[in-house]
Amino acid sequence: MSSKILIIGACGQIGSELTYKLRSLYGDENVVASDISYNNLDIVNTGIFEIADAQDYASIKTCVEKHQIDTVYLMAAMLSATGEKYPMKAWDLNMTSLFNVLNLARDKFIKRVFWPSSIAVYGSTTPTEYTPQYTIMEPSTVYGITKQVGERWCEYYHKKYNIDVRSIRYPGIISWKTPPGGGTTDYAVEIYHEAIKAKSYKCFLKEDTELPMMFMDDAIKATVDIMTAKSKNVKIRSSYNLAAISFTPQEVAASIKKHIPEFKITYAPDYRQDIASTWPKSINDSYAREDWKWKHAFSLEDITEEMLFQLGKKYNTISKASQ
Ligand code: VAH
Repeated sequence: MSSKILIIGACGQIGSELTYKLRSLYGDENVVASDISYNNLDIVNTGIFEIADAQDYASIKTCVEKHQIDTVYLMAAMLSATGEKYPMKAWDLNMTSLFNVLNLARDKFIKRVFWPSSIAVYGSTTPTEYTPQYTIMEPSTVYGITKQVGERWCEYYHKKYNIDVRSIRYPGIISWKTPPGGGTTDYAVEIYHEAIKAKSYKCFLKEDTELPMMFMDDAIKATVDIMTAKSKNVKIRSSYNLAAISFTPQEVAASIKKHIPEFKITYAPDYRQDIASTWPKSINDSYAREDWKWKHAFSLEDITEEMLFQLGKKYNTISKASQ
């Protein structure tokens, strides 16, 4: 019998593309998208959709029982930049939602959980180059703290209650379909939009700030790969390091200039530079590559080509419609 899947936070940057993918893999009738509001009408109107509050146990439990869910992807969270503006809201959302889902699994209402962690679990005392799976972990953002603590709880629930919870530490993710919200790596999405719209971009990070990054298609593939792997091959139940490429704002600007020679970038670092400066430059994801055969596909050049092509079409359609 096919999995019955609930995606919490289905209107978000990753949640929306995960919804499309899981619908195509398991059938629309087996995937329930949910979010706290109807803020992605394409997701709402193209499959089963429920309003659910990730922080409200009863709200999630009602959804699980109504649709006989056995697998939950918890994609709702407050990211790093917004989390520094609203620390207690970030803690409440990111932790309460995780406990709600883990406790539904503990109490046998669901069988499997996917929960996203992040390279934000690392801090300024972590080795920055090719950061290993096991190393110093002193995050200095609320978001990073919630991910570090969340990983410990995932491993605890796996060991104590035998919960099949699986997790990966996403790097910065680049996509064109749904805008990101409140992340420090969002510059790597904004720059492509501005390259098309204005042929210029004012970057909120310094030009040489190298960060681990990944195209959305790779991130979705990794999510499906870990969730379809044999349980015995998912040996790490806190969270796996996951990597694809790393680049600086200067490097992504140079990649764009190969397609838009007149593109100009300027730099005006803000509070998000203080966050980015505490994160690794590159990640060693050898355990994911060993345990469940992860491998990425998109290079920076591939990403730039796809982002400019898709956003070029999107803005061209918008401009034609407005004429
Ligand atoms: C953020 N996009 O910027 C997220 C991500 C590694 C960063 O977790 O907060």
